[in-house]
Amino acid sequence: MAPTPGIGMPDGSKGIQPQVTPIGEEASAFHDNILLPLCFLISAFVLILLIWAIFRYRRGANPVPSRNSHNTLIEVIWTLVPVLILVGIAIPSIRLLRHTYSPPPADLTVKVTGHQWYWSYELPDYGVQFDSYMLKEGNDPTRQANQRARTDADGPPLLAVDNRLVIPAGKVVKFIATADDVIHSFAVPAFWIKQDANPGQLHETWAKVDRPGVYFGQCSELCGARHGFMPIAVEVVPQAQFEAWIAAKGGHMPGAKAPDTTAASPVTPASASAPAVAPPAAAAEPAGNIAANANANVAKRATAND
Ligand SMILES: [Cu+2]
Repeated sequence: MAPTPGIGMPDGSKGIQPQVTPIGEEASAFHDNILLPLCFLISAFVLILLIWAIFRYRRGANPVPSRNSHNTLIEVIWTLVPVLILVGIAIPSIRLLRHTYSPPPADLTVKVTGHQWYWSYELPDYGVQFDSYMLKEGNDPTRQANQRARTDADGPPLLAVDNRLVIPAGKVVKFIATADDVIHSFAVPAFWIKQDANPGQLHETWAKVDRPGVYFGQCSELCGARHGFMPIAVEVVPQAQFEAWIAAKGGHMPGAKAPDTTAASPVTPASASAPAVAPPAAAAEPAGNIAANANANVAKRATAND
């Protein structure tokens, strides 16, 4: 799938990337409709007040300074109004946090592991695991002969990867982030996801994307020399296409039998060396039976002695 310009990637415009998850929509609406106007109003109010005070109470216009030291009404107002503003911000803010940290039941789980300097993805229920590297430009002298060069269908420079993570549209995806060397951060701006990936820890985040497309992100924790060159690309596709991708990756549907390649390998050697394998297996397996027989023998001996 070719990425859509301006969707799931930076396009030079100001503001937040168009959001494609419920949490992202809620958070960006909160930012755009409540926080930004409030910031603007407060800044404008303080600026006007400042300018008014500078002119109104300048020394030239007030040769005899005022001796006022308190005004109870104004003090109550300038304490109460900021408190009310903060409470007004806290209510939608805490609601957003609650939505973020109480996701609906997950339809599938993706384990994301950060490495210096690439990502690897695992879909444990589907038997799929792979690495994802940034695609270098065709004229990059550090590109190896066996490395494919980036094309525009892959995505923008520094964001396109060789193996995208593919997830189904409209499904709740649980991401479990970790790292195997230093701290990385799994961040996809269009999903409103930024989750630290720490070695030895599992951190959880989630996304539900209804709109098929390609969405890009970057490692967002300074993790070493090539920190800027371990992008993230997530492709959201309809369920049927997702299943085809799983099959192409050698995976299987959850609960289904493992594909022939892995199913065949244990069977073939076993049947080939069946005579050699069978006796030890038969001898080793019924450990419980051996104990039971021993007990029976003891009992038999006991009765014989009587
Ligand atoms: Cu990193």
